[in-house]
Amino acid sequence: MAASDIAQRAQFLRDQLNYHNYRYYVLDSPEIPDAEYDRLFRELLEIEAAHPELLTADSPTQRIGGLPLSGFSQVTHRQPMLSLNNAFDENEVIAFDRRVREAAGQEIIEYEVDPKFDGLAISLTYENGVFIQGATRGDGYTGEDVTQNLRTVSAIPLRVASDTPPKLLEVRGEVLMLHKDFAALNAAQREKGEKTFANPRNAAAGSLRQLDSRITASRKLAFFAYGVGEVQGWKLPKKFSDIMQQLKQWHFPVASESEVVQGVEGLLDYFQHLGGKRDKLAFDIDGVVYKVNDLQLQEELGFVSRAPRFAIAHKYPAQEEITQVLDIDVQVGRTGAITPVARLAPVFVGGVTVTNATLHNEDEVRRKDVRIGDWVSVRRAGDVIPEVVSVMEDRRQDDVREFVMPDKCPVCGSHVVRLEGEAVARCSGGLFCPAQRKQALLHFASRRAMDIEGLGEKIVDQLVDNAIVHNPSDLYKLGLVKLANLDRMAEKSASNLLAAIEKSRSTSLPRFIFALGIRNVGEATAKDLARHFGKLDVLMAANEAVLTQVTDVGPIVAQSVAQFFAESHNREVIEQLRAAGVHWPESEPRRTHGIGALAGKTFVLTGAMPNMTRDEAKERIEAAGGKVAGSVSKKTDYVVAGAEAGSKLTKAQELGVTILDEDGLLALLNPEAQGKLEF
Ligand code: 5U1
Repeated sequence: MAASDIAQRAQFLRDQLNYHNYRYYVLDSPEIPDAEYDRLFRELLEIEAAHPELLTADSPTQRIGGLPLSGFSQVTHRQPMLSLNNAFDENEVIAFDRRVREAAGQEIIEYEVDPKFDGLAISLTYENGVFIQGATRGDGYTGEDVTQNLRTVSAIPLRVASDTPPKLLEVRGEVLMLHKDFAALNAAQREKGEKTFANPRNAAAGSLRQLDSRITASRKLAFFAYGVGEVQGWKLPKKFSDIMQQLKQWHFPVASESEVVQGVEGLLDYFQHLGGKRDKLAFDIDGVVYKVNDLQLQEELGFVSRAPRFAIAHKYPAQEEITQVLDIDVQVGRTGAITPVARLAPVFVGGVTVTNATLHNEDEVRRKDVRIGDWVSVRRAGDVIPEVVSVMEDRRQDDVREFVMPDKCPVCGSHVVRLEGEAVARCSGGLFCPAQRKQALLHFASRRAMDIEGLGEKIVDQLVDNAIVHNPSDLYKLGLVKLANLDRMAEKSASNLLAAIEKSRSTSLPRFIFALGIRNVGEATAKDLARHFGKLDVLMAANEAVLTQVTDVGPIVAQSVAQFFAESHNREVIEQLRAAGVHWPESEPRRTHGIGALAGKTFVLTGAMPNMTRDEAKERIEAAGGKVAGSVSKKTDYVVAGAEAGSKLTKAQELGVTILDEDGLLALLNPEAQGKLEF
């Protein structure tokens, strides 16, 4: 090949690889198989090896990391990377908006709002469209040169996607680690016997500040842009949101949660709305950022000391705090699992006061080396059980004590056994153990199982401790007098509880299967089993081989289910429940699995439909064999969008996912119209 052809081919490969990298890492929507990407990559590597003069700064081959550095050099930011003032409550946001309105002489202000990522702020410099330098924030004026490491972050463009890029462009944003990548990294570190990270932020920081960029390359870091610094050779638009739009077009990842809102009400609604989704996001956020959208007004408002007057961070309650371990004891779960629990000095974290945190199992106590008396960092995110993340070793005193795993169940005195290869120790008492019985009853009554409202822990404790209830079928024998005699049980609550128990007699097969508390059978598996077998007796008769034919049921679940129904005690309880009038509609068993009008299809629901609630839609989709997921990805088959559909609709449009309205969904659900239902 002629030299010019080789150079042309190298350019073609670079463009192709950069484009497919963008499709994969930024849009989450690859166009070519991994093998094809690898082939193009290898071809470019070969060309560059034979013709080193063709190697360019924006070559995707530079993403794999290079030789270790002896240290990071310092970089002075062309424009300082300032910090933001914080608002910790609504009043501070209202005051911020008032100040802006007064300064602007306007009644209502337009804001651009986005998540406040809990990662590391960085600045990326592009000269004539090519990424030439990346630096940490440092003290805001001078940071560390981490260019080598940032090149390995796949979501960071090595070249601005434009034929007429700005002469100079500083992009500001945050490097972070997604929850799934954090979990995988810690699992791998544990496997190798290496240090684990306390949270995704530390993992991202530890990965970015590696002198050996090959280590950074092996960690999956994400990046989101949230603004620009110095810009030359591009006329800024009038609105900040248009800068973000342009960054997106230049292939920088921008959070899909960013929005433009009007006035303080818009700000507070956004805060509420995103707060509700905080636990479902793929990454940690610690608040939201509000920015005046009019760039001219931004300039007029200017800065006070080191923070802009035109922007503010509205913080969510911290999800991690430090407190002291007062004691470590154990809790006995529904399946007899003995879980060490740290009793803590009360601490306000994740929006509630926390006094207990799980330590998962004995190995975890040893691995984290948590001792009684230690100061620890505790994390609580949303509804997740609080956990001890790490020990503040520098605060350890001489009088701390080690935890000793009991060899007898603290509730029933049965032996505690830990099978070889299992991390969990269990009480061997089975349903003889009141703790297991109580948990089994609470699970049976829980909202997604039999939904017996009002049957809480305090009542279950008394029912079991006073030998009134031994197994779930006894609940259906309770009378008003017995219930009203319980501590702190008024007659009105007793009759409400009786009504709830009565109502639960009429249930569905998936709920009933889930309520049985079979090990490894969660709500989704219970639905799969019910759909597959149609009738409880058919399920009870299934052996392991038959069970593994059910969608998503593997050998472990199959074994749990078969063992559960093989136990005569369990069969008796089921009979007693049926005799007590617990019933559900049944259907014919499937002839084959994986059928149903919507089998194998994944849906995402967003916005309000005119006639159907989301729960109804979910039930009907699942009844037809479909799955309902919480977020849109390339695996989504349909997005059902109602009124005021938000970012999920936008994502679906970006990914080219089929979008349906309520009528479209009904058409799919109607088996006659589709002619696909094969029961
Ligand atoms: N999401 C986001 N984070 N963050 C941090 N936006 C944002 N903007 C910032 C900072 C420091 O600063 C500009 C308002 C100047």
